[in-house]
Amino acid sequence: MIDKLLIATNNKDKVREIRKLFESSNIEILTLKDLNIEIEVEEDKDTLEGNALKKAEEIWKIARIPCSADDTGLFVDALNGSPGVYSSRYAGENVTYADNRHKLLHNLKKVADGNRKARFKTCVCFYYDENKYLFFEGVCEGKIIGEERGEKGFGYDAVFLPDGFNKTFAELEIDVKNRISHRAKAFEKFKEYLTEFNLPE
Ligand code: ITT
Repeated sequence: MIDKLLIATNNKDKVREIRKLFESSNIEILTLKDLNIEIEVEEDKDTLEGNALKKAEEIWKIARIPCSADDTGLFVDALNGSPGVYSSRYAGENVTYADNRHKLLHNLKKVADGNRKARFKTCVCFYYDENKYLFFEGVCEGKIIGEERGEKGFGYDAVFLPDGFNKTFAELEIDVKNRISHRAKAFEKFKEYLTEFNLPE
């Protein structure tokens, strides 16, 4: 089993969630900040897998320790799967989470309640040695509501109602989101795998 894992992301909100997901494990989570690595990997692939692999590989090449990157997207049925892989720049380059949410709500304004199904998908790439990597996926089904609700979470959380709940991800406690979310599901599979995993000699 590995004892350290580098989380290849510049997104502080993700780091907070991932740290919590590994709280009960014996794996020490390191961030790019901990290792003074300053890099912005361009996400120019058209799949979550492509972007997750690109982020993990570029950072492994610098740090040379096992690392994971996740790429996540929100896929809305009524918008033919948009914003999808382009979730972080739905409203344009250098936009805020709020700009993206506003554009999404605007584009769904005329869509009836029964036709607002959506899902978050996370693809985690675990890159542990030169050209050696694996993917883990997690999906969370739900719908996009008509207005923002809640202050917790990040990104599209305030407009996403996960199936089986009357609260958005931004109204639910982080521990609840961390039990049912796309990222939680992907990282649970990953953690399970890591308990059996031995680095090649
Ligand atoms: P890194 O690539 O540095 O990891 P990022 O913010 O670019 O960070 P992604 O490309 O994976 O991350 O995510 C795309 C966007 O999807 C992100 O900017 C958020 O707006 C949104 N997002 C991701 N995970 C989310 C979550 O759990 N809840 C709500 N929105 C989320």
